[in-house]
Amino acid sequence: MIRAIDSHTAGEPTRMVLEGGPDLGDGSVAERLQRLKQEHDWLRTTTILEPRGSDVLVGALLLPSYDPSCVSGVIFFNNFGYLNMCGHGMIGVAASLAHLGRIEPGVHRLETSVGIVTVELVTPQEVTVENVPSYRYRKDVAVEVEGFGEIKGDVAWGGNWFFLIDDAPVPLKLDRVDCLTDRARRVRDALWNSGITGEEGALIDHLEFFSPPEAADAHSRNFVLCPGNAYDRSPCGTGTSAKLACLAADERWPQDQAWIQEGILGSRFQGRYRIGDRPGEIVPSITGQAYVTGEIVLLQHPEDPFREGISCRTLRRF
Ligand code: PYC
Repeated sequence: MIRAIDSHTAGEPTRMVLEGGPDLGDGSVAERLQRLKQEHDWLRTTTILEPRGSDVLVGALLLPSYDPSCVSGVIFFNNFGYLNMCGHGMIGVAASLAHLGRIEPGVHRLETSVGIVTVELVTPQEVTVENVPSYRYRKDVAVEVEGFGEIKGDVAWGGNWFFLIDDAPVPLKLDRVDCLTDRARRVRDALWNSGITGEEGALIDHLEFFSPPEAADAHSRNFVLCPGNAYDRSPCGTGTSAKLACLAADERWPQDQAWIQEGILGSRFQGRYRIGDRPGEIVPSITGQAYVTGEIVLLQHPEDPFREGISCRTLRRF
């Protein structure tokens, strides 16, 4: 039995797992993530994949933090595997913890596999996440995409690795998501095939297109393709962090000033940054709203062939 709280942040869902996960032993969140991945991937597949979940869901496993200053540790995952950080997910976690009465308005620290982030619970729904330090790794990287020619973008870290393309190939509208998804997948595959990576060979697994915003008071609109091929319904917290890192590197946006990022639904995050400790690094903060949508219990009948979700692995049982 898995107990979870469901929420959505700017339209993007998060399932925060409270109970029913495996014993991952001691160590940092990064070490326990490796144990979860290698020995207990069933938790991810059961929680996220159909028939109990969907490709759009992001999971957040709560676990005791290693660092005593943190209220909790969190491991994020989705239909494809494990995420390093997740901005919309962290906003959803904070709103879900508030819903359970586990945190009060104020500032709290949470441990992820890539570092400690702070969340400020402004109201039970409004949360500001101070993300891990972010930076642009490479500017104007050209990649040859079959059928579409050369496409240029920046490679940046915002808690996940992103390829950011300034000119969206088609309008960033909900009725164009099939085309956007297809185009983004082709660019991502081309990056992989050309050996273009993040720092130290890290896989670039998020793709981001930008266009001017629709709302007069916003600064930009985006479409984000996540690993696993679902698009982010929110403006993507780590993606907005990567965007701010590029803007800061180009001196196109000053620190401490609010950047309004619209997502594909028109829902928004407000981003800001301060200069980080290391050259070229910024520390982004992302503000958004999350709403709790359910308190759920997932059941697994021992004879259910899909008790661990529908995947190539479970299909081999037939
Ligand atoms: O908000 O950082 C984010 C995110 C990553 C993948 C889906 N959402």
